[in-house]
Amino acid sequence: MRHAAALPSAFSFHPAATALVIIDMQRDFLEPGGFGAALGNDVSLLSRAIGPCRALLDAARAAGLLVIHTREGHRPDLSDCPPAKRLRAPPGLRIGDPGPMGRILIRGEAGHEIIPTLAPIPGEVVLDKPGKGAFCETDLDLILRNRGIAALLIAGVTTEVCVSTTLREANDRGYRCAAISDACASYFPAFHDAALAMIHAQGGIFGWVATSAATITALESAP
Ligand code: TIU
Repeated sequence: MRHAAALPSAFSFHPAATALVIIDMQRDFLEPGGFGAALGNDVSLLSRAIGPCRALLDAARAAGLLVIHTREGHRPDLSDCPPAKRLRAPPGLRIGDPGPMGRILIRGEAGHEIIPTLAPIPGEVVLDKPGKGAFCETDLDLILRNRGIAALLIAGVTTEVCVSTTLREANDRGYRCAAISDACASYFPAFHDAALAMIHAQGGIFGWVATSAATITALESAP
């Protein structure tokens, strides 16, 4: 077992039964001209998570963890995009509309790809999801159970949207989850802080919160 300093208490995990889940580190969210920017957000607020994500990814690969990269996006014909999701954005800025990096949040378009720094390598799972949570209408639970995964290290963007939704879904399914604080980011720093506080409050109502440094130290420690 490994033990990472965390809130509300140390997060204990066995590397063979732990997956690193990196949520939606896609060009559409992180680069100017994508979906995040189209929603009126300052995308530079998300770039602070890239370095910690990369360090965490390197440590997880070295420790032999299962690595899962998720991407939020839809089929080109939008058949898997709920109209209620699409129509909330103004015309011209909706999912499927043309943008500088291709059609916004459409699979196969440049903006849908994971940023080069965090590009998946062979053997890692790339999970396309139509919703905010990574368990919604995907085979993630099956993939995790097939590998005997019991614990998740969760990083990515945005803290209060896709990271929190996924962590809550995982917690309800019985996975022990740690959000990696500095490897997550939000367009709203106050929401980032509040989302993390909500996870570890009440004795860890949803799970644990650890820094990337503490998690990497645990990953690199002797069993
Ligand atoms: N991945 C994810 O969080 N999707 C979003 O749309 N997030 C926003 O904060 N908009």
